[in-house]
Amino acid sequence: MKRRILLSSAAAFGIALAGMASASDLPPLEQKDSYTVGFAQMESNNPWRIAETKSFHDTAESCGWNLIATDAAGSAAKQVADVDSMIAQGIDVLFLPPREEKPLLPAVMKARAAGIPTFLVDRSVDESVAKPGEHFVSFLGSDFIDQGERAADWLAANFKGEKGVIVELEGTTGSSPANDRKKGFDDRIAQDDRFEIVASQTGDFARDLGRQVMETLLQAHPDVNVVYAHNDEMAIGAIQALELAGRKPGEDILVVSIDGTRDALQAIIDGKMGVTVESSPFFGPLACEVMKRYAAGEEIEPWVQVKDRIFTADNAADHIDEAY
Ligand code: GZL
Repeated sequence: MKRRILLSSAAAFGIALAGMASASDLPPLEQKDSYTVGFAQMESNNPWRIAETKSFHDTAESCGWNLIATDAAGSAAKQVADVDSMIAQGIDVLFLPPREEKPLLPAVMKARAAGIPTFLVDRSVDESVAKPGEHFVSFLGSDFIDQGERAADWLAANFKGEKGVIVELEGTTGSSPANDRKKGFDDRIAQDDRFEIVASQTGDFARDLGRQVMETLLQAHPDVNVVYAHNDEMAIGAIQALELAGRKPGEDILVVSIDGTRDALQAIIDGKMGVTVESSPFFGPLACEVMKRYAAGEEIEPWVQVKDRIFTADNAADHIDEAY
């Protein structure tokens, strides 16, 4: 979970400097024309994952990468084994989207012990154990707490009823986006006494499991009138379940989500989804830029934060052509 601590500016400046990744703390990366780069993807079971992997392949040639990309098919243990294999193959640098915060800690520690600089992309690990600037160079990714808060803010501003009965579809258990999107949304919505979260269950960021979980929760909570999904794939699955049950998503139930996939933007245009907070998968160019800054000896901030837009009925049609 990424912690945001509100400090005085001087203290924050001091901590920021202390946390900045300097070459002495971390494995170095020499400047050269080409690098053997490891990208250990966790799975390829949704458009977001496929878009992220494509972004790394599309960046490889322009960034001088001899890219070794693996796919752990949804297994944290296999993702760790894939990193082991990359270390044995002698990669220069590792880009890792850790599927879950704790099970991927060994991969981070082994890469560091092998003298390989690691950049965490799109998800982080348990940073109370492995720290940016010490065990890995930096986390490149969104503020998931902020994404949850923005989803809650949109709901509070657009809910028209007296009482909001919320079902929450959580992402992969133990993953940083699931942990933080839950924290951001739940803490923010708790401030508005119109709302109650009556059920919260993982759909593992997957469309079909999201549909199945929504079917089950709909039986238990027929009065539900809000669905908050930690990603669009589960939201689309929930919409399928709701329509099969004769509900009218966008009319008698609000659907609130995160990512910004093409199917989600289409659902917004069709009036079935209210909002999706962007969580961009296009990490390739940013990974190249930050890696080169590090190789040039620059101090890298512990969190290279990706800024996210928000898509609603006001702008979904303007952005669907660029969506994945
Ligand atoms: C977010 C990423 C999440 C997406 C999901 O950075 O980790 O994983 O929001 C994806 O769609 O499965």
